Amino acid sequence: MLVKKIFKLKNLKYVLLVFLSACIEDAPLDSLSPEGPYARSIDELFWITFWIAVVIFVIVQGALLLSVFVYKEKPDSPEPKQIHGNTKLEILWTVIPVLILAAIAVPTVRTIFDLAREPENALKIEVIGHQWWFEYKYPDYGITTANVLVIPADRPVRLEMWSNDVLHNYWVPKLNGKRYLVPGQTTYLNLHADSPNEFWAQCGEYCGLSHSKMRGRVLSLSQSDFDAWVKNEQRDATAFSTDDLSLAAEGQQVYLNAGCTQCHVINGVWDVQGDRIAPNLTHFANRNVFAGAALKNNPENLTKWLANPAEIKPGTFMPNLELTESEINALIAYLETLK
Ligand code: HEC
Ligand SMILES: [Cu+2]
Repeated sequence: MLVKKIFKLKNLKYVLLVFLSACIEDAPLDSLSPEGPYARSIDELFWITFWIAVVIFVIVQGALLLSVFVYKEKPDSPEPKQIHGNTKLEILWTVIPVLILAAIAVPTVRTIFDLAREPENALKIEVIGHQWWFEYKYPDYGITTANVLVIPADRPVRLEMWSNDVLHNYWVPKLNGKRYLVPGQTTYLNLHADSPNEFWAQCGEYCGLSHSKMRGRVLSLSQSDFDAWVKNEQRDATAFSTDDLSLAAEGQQVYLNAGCTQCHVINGVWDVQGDRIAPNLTHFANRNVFAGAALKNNPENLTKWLANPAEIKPGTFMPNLELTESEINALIAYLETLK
């Protein structure tokens, strides 16, 4: 029997492993440790519902165990009283669940409306889903960035979201629930972080080969740090002159000649502005992760990425450009200047 098999001693460790996963301390995608008012209101609703379910579970299972052990059939016991067709009982056990569900519906509906309401004084940010990374635009500031969503702490943020290709889903478990990103349709999600911190995001809808590597970070900053970040993001990158002999300047030449500009934008370096299909790299070096937050931003990972992007993210639209080792080194030196 399956149950017997599972509880065989040598299999027990796998069962225990499942329980152990609940003990993990550093769980950045844990939806049970809210760090902002939206996530907290969902958490409160969860616990109300959970405890109601616990009470029902105890009553139902208690009654079950009672009948199994205390009222079990004995050799000479008479046939028990039959209650099939008892209208009073049937009404009772229909009405009780209806009342319980109605009671749960009150805080649920209230929370749904609270979460959907556009907050006052919210900062508007556009979130655009791409296979397999998130793009962020700040219409009030003229900023375009990717992967790391920077927000002011203790101020509500209103995300206006859509997708560039297929269905995606934006989820920052510690700040709010999930919301779909739909091609050709705008959806909205509010975020609000209590204090300066870093949070993890994950695409919550299977969206193709590298869906599991479509992650993100949310960085909440104090108002003054946020203002400084905005100011810096609004700056163009400084272009190296062609007679500069540094490795970074050489990297800029590789960048301009190897076809990177077809897909990427670096403000101030390439004069054709506008949307591209790839992350804006103007301030790439200030982001601690890249490629949909699948990788930490360091020279080692960049080397791997530039050598063969699809090895890290299968299906990625960034091609293998057959770069030589020295071209890659120059490109990395250049990318590191993009602060
Ligand atoms: C055909 C389009 C295309 C070309 C050409 C291209 N890239 Fe990309 N690049 C992409 C796409 C798409 C991504 C995002 C991939 C992902 O995260 O899934 C990307 C991601 C990156 C990233 C990570 C950015 C981030 O913030 O996540 C870097 C760095 C990068 N490319 C550098 C380059 C360089 C340097 C070149 C030229 C040698 C280049 N790319 C050429 C499409 C392109
Ligand atoms: Cu996705």
